[in-house]
Amino acid sequence: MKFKIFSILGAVLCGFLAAIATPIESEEPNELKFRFAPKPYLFDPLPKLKESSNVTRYYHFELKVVKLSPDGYERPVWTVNGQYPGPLIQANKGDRLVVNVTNNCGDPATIHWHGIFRPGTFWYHSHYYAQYVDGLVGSFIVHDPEDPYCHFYDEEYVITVSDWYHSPSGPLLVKLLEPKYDGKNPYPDSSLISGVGQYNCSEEPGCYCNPNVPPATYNVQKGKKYRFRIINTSANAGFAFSIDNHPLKVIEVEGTPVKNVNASVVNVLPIHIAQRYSVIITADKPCANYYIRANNIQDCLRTDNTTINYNPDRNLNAVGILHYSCAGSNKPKSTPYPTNITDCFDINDDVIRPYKDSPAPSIVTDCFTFRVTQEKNDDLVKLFGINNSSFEPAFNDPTNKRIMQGDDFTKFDENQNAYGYDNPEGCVQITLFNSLDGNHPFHLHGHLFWMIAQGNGSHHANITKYNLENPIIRDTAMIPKHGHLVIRYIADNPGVWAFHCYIEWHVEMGLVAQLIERPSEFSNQTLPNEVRELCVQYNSYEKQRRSTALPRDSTVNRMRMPIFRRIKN
Ligand SMILES: [Cu+2]
Repeated sequence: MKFKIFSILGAVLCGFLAAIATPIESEEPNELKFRFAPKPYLFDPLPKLKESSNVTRYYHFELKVVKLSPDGYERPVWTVNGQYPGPLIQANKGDRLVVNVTNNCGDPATIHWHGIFRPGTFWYHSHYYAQYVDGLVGSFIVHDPEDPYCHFYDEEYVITVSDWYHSPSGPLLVKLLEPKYDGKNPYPDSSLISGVGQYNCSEEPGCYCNPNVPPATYNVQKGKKYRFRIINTSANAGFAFSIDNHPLKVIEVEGTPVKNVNASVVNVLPIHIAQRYSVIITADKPCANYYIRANNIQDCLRTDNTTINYNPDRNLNAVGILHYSCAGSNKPKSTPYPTNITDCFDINDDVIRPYKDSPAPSIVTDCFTFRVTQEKNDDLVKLFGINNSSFEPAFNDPTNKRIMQGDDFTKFDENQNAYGYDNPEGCVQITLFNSLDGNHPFHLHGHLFWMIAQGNGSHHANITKYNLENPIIRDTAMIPKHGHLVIRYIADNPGVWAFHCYIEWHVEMGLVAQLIERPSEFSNQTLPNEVRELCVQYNSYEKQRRSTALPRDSTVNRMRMPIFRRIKN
């Protein structure tokens, strides 16, 4: 991929692709007619790319807030080109992509190109506050002519699964970060498959709500094979994904093709936030309609009756339909596979060995131990931390810029959670311990990693062995409650990379580390002028924001955690 972008959280704001725009006029609040999302492209097979590799593909994104009703309930949605989910980006390995973004959202935005280091199933989304939770997400598929499975299916589809909230994220964040709140994640209002869901409108009398949104429907022809690329774009939810009567053959995990073994066929697939899997299904069952199910894994939500927006009666299990073209339009009569997925864990990694044997490096040059911590700050705001330090983005002094001007990351404020390594031949190992009662899907920007250990126990003594032989290579993995996760990667991408929990609410509560990779080389580079100009624009936006109340100004004051004794490794 020649495509290169520097985008990472708010911490390095200068890397933003999307510019700051002036606020748009909000629409009339009393508009009476419903406006539904346009039919998502996701229900059509992926169009075949006309040109083969090494071409430049142009995309035009207009970021704008429009009223949509993904689950029937109308709300403002942060969109790309008015669509939720955003438009599909497709390319072949070796192509160059040019994405022109015009930001008419009324607030700043970023686009993060998640995991884009090799061909496969990816997604893009805003990484500015919790903006992606408000809809700013889309799928991003890179094809490889040498994909070992590309001749094993006739057509391919994208499916996204997501939790969904009727309130924009701004007010939810204000509640989440209120003093004395216990930090539990806001409870979703519904779950969506490919941007579509069904809400029980009787819960919101008097609101603009359509109880009859047609379920996400995927058409198949009997006898054909289909690749489904499944992406979890949630803020908080993990899903048990299945298609009644149709086993799922897992062939890709986040860009890594998976070995063709019997074990890789599952009936129910757990998929956590930001994770992606490709599966092949064979449409060889009797002509009928079958339910596609994204069942909320309750254990991932970690909520109770004090939780923001809590309502245990809400249906958070989404259904779609697999429609055989030889069948009528009757409601499916299919029944779900029995499932024992009750815990918020990743799929057993024995099932997902890389197609090509890819042993993890045996020699480590840089070792870090991160402990997930949670404490209240001086204002009694519950925050998460890495080694007792809650991350706070330095919007006006981004890390990329600081490293480029030669600042020493070891002297950064503690709340920057900056960890660095400078060995050009290096292999980094990160050990994550979680002694808390919740699960955290962690994602590393800038790299794929070998996942060499994952399991119960939050102390070194609990890690009995590393799997170096042929571990899965991915970019997002769960650290279980009271558990551990150990990853390795090669330091071959100088830059500033975030390593963070993907529960968006936890990002906002500071569960983020910055990895400063090979700063002595990185510091020789200069920030492009266009990027520098974004910093200037952002600063003037910030000034304006402080003097006027712009839309969605959450006025969240992120307070640093008190300094606790740091845990010695
Ligand atoms: Cu988390």
